Formats: sequence, C-alpha cells, structure tokens
Amino acid sequence: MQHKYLEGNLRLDTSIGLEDAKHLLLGVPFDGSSSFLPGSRFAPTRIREAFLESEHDQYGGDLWEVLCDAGNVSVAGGDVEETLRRVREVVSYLRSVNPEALLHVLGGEHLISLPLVEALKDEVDAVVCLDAHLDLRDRLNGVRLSHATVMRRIHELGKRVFYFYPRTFAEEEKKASEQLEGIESFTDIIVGNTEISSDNIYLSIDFDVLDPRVLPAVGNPHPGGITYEKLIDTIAALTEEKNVVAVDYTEYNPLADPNPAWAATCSQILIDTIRAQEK
Ligand SMILES: [Mn+2]
Repeated sequence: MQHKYLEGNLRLDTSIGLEDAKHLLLGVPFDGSSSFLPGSRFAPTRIREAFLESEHDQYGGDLWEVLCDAGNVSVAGGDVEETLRRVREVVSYLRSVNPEALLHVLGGEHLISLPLVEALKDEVDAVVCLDAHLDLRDRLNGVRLSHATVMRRIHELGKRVFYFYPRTFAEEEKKASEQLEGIESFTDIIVGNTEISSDNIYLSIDFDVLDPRVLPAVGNPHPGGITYEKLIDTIAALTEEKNVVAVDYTEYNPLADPNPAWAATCSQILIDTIRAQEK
C-alpha cells in the first residue's frame, strides 16, 4: 500500500489488486471519543480474523476475487481532528486509484462516518443510518466531534439522514430530528418501496442496532433492537433499490467480547453485504 497513512501489516491477503477490486476494505481503528466502553479500535483486526474463518464461496463466486483489503488508516493517537483528516485523505486517495469500487469501512467508533461522508460528499446524497441511537446532539459534554454528534455534523454538510430502527434518544435529539429539514426515521422497511427519496446512499451500520441478545459487545448497548436476519434483509432491500457508495460498520467492541461468535456475527454482516451487491 502506497499511502503514508495506510498501514498494511494486518490486512487480508486477497488475490485482486487495489485498482481492479469491486470491493475495497479499509479499517479505522479509532475510538477516541468513546463516552462509555472504549475498545472498538480493536474491531478491524478481530473482524478480519473472523472473516478468515468464514466460508467465502458458499453463494457461488469467491470473495477473494472481488475484494481488496487496503489496510488500516494510521490513527493519530489522541488527536481527533488529525485522525479525521487522515481518514479523508486516505479515502480520497483510494477513490483516485479506484473510483468504481464499493468501499467497506470497519470502525472504530461511529464518529468515523463524518470524514468518510466528507471525502465522498460529491457522490453521496444521503446517509442511511441503522442505529439504536440518533447521534444528533450538537455537543456531548461540550465536545463537537463525538460518536454522539456525528449525524448532526453530517446533516450540517447538507446531507439527508434516514434512520432505521432507532430506539433511544435524548430530548435534544428528538427535537432536532423533528425540526431539522431532511431527517426521517423508519421503524420498518417496505421491500420494493424503501421510502427513501435519495438514490446515492452512504450506508452506516452501527452494530448496536442489533438486539444485545444477538450482539452485546458494543460501545453503548441498549435493550431491544432487531434480529440479525432483519438487519440482513434491510441491507438487501437497500442494496437492491439504491446505489450504495460506501458502507461503514461501527461500534463493535472486542474488549467487551469474551465470545468469538460475536466477531463472527460482524464478519458475516460484512460478507452478506458484499454478497447482496454481487447477486
Ligand atoms: Mn449507536
């Protein structure tokens, strides 16, 4: 990997190159704004390990032939703004090398969606957010750049934000979601009519959208939530009806995870998302 902010030591050794891949994998091992359980910085490596143990050809066609792993963004320690700048720079570089590939980004915490949408702002009309939370605060404890403010910052970029399955929010977030233009929430998806008015979407998957009985190892667990099957069906419906430009997978926390099954759940969601595109 050529870029100075890309670390390739832990990447998957797939058979296709960066320029020719249909799917690009990128890790952002950053959890610098976590307000409850830190540890999602270890997720990209754990999800890759689980990926190696999974079957890649069970649906016909081998993922190793369409996927290239670009490695991890080199995170700037405690410097949040510098880290976000590096993410933007790396994504712009990947776009210049391969403008066609679908980008799959492993967080890390949810704040990583901000520099990703910024880097892809000319390609993306709206962000579709699968999340227990709205992440619409203006500040969290006075902090502007946080996992709890990320969708507010993205909305300020002029992007619409569509939520599926949110189930907990602060009063400030509820008001913002009602008063700000271009924000909508859905409790279900209607296959054949996703009710989303934008065509080119950025899909943001916060793993805490899942019921903690399915995946408790997240930064901010909350009771309730959807099944694994519902999540996969939602991704499949969005894939069929929209042009998905990039997908992020955030908030899985290996430090809250004594159970290898949970990394496998995250890895399988990545595999199923790629598979939905390849159908
Ligand atoms: Mn969340």
